[in-house]
Amino acid sequence: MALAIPVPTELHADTKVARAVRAGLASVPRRLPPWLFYDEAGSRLFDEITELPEYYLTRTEHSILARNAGEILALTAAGARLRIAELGAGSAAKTRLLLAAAIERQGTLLYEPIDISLTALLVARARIEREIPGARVCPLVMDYTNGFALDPAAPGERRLLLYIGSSIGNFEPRESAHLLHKLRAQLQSGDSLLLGVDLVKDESVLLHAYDDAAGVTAAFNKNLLVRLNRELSADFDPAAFVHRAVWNPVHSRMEMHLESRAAQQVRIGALGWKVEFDAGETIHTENSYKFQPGQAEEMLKEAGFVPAATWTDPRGWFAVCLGQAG
Ligand code: AVI
Repeated sequence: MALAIPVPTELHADTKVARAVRAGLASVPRRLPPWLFYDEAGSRLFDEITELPEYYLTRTEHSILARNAGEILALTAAGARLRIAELGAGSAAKTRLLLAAAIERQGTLLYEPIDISLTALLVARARIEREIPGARVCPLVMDYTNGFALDPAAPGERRLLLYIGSSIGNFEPRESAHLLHKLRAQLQSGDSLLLGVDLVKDESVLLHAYDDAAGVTAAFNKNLLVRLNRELSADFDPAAFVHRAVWNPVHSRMEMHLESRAAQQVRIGALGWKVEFDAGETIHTENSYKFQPGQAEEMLKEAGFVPAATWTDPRGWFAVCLGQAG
């Protein structure tokens, strides 16, 4: 028999999610941080997004890595033994490609995925060790946005840290500069950072990438409301909000918003709040910054890296930059 245990409101009200929602929905205009997207359903929807015909980012970065893996590894290892760390649990094809190429060069490889989710790390470890003989996976459970520590690479080894997938684009410029400084501080001379950034391009390509015909990105955006219903006893009706993807040329970013279809009141039980939305009022849920060619190299320089090489695709839509810790 299931036991119903009444949970005092305060317990719900002091989670990281509750704090973020309290601050975000009280601000003008209302906003919610994009990390809220990634519960189990949101992570599954994001995986679906990466396969969409309109979402060129994953495919384009993959093609750049596939074409240049040999050169990337040669520049990074420079004759030493490599170990590869990655921000985010890289179970994806792009990471596997680099791991397999490194194993081809040196026989075996230590791979250190860094993620806040132990489950994601364990899934990545099982999959990679099963599919890539020679890979030894050593997962590190950490919230890298709040600072993290890596053991220095062993003598005779160099570390390649992967921060790919355009994830840096979801941070505000000040935050991404700060994060790159923190990454530099964790690397030793001779180590490298591989950074994947999305480049500015035709507006209609961007708009379709963030508002696909099948509605997967809309479902991803609205899943945030479903999460708040579950975790904060809220009563958002996701159908009462419209997914909006907007290009902001002033800030060079794609924005995602949820727009209230009508005037409505939403209860957030765990906060003891009733939130009033006007018709057309929005919640700003994500920024995805798009960079000019050369800008990522400047960011790397400012963080103390020496930009060593940049690879791009024939259309110039995406760039992968290698920064060396000098
Ligand atoms: C994870 N991040 C790089 C994605 C992006 O493109 O900014 C998240 C995303 N948002 C909408 N579609 C995908």
